[in-house]
Amino acid sequence: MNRILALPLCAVLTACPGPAGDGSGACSDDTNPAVPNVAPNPGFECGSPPDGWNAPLLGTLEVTAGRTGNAAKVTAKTATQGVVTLVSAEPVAASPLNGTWCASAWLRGTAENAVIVLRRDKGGGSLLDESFFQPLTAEWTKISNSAQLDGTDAKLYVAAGVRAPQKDQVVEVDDVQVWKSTSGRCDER
Ligand SMILES: [Ca+2]
Repeated sequence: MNRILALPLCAVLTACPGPAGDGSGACSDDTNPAVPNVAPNPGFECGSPPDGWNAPLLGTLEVTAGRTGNAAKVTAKTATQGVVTLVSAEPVAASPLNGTWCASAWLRGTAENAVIVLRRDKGGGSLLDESFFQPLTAEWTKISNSAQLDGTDAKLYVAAGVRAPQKDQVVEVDDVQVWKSTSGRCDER
């Protein structure tokens, strides 16, 4: 039913470094093919700045040493009360979109609040961000979110970063996962 296109850019344009599937050196994540991770370049091992991700409007995006291999590093260009996130450059999934969608990532940094977003694009410029916030710390911490889709969304994106950073505060992001839950409990990955 839900055909998912998640071809990493590096697989098209260049060779991807490292062995696939070990979660540390691959442009894609094939660790659980029955419940595929559709996040692009989920460990940020390909490209610099990382393939498959767009920088925030109010931040820079680069590659740094990660939890495994590389990670994405976002630095706030200015203080803001809003969110500063990297976002998947392409939809991670497209219509028909229904059921429970799940996202997780590992974050660490210097701003106060971490955020992970499932961005629902209903078409015609209508976006609905399903956001989850938690404290951001200097240690790698997993953050998770889910969204219940009702068939009205045209596209789904994933974003991760911080809320209300000061100028030059930093967040690092690694090991992003996005998947459709068969159980509805996001317990497959
Ligand atoms: Ca990594």
